[in-house]
Amino acid sequence: MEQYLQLCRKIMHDGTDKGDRTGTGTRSIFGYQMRFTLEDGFPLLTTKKTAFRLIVSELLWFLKGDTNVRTLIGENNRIWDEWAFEKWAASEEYDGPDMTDFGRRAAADPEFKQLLDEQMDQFRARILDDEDFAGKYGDLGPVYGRQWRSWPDGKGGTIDQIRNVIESIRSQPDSRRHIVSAWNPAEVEDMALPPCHTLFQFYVADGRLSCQLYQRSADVFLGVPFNIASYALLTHLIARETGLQPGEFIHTLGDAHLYSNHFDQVEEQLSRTPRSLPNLVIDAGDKSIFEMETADIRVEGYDPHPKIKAPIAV
Ligand code: DHF
Ligand code: TMP
Repeated sequence: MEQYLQLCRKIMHDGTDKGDRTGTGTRSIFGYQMRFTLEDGFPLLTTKKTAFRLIVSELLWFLKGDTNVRTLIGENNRIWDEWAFEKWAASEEYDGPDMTDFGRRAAADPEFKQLLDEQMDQFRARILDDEDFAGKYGDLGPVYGRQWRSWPDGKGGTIDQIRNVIESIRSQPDSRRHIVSAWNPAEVEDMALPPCHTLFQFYVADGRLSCQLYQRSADVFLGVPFNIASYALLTHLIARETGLQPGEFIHTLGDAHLYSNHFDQVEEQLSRTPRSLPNLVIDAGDKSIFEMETADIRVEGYDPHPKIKAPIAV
């Protein structure tokens, strides 16, 4: 994972300070590539404790075609809540304290942060208790799960890109068309957050399956550790499904940024020495990737440095 630390160093030293949509401010570079050989171990960061369980539950949620945070909250996974809450807090029906610009305000004001936490807790409880409410406010719009499994084909039907790519890897491994795209320009406007991991491609050689991701926008401290592990896991899962060995995960980044309120955390991380990588264990019997559950997948031998907290830009 030295490559990840190198990316952090490069942004800190060579990056340009810029404003951004969230009003936080970032330092960024444009265009960067990392390569992870999956045989060398599972690429989960060891320089800070990273919640692998959340990564598995999010990926399986995508693979099932789900776009509602209710499923994630049910698994105690809160990583998408802010983007559902945003819609609720801006709705006519919401009558709690004003939550305009809540992400930025919470990062700056501990008192407001506490108010937000209370509202978010109430929101989560209601999502779990009230199915109609969850249907209306838990859904993030036509995000990853929708585009991966049921991209509208414009003729009244849908396209299952994941099933198709598995089939094409099996039947025509040499094909140069093993592509899945989450970026659907016709629907980007309806999404709670336009896809950050926008497009990926598989490649088969010597019995090994490799995957390359194009990520248009990369929050290098909070998002990228999740994204690396998620796509490494996806490569393992698709390899298992197609009878291949996992090869490389190649991670190509567009706007690779560090938020200005993550700089201290990054320095702390850069002062730590990486440890040996864990191993991935998939204990799913003959379940397909569409049937797996979070408990079927784990890492062994993971001995990271402690967690480092950082506020997320909404
Ligand atoms: N917005 C921004 N600004 N950055 C992101 O990385 C991001 N990621 C999204 C949605 N919107 C985003 C989905 N993925 C966390 C990690 C990934 C993620 C969302 C949130 C996160 O908060 N990670 C923390 C806490 C995890 C935990 O609860 O243990 C971390 O320290 O890794
Ligand atoms: P943007 O839509 O303005 O680019 O904001 C999205 C932010 O979320 C940006 O900081 C990148 C970050 N992000 C990731 O890094 N990885 C992810 O998987 C997701 C969903 C978001």
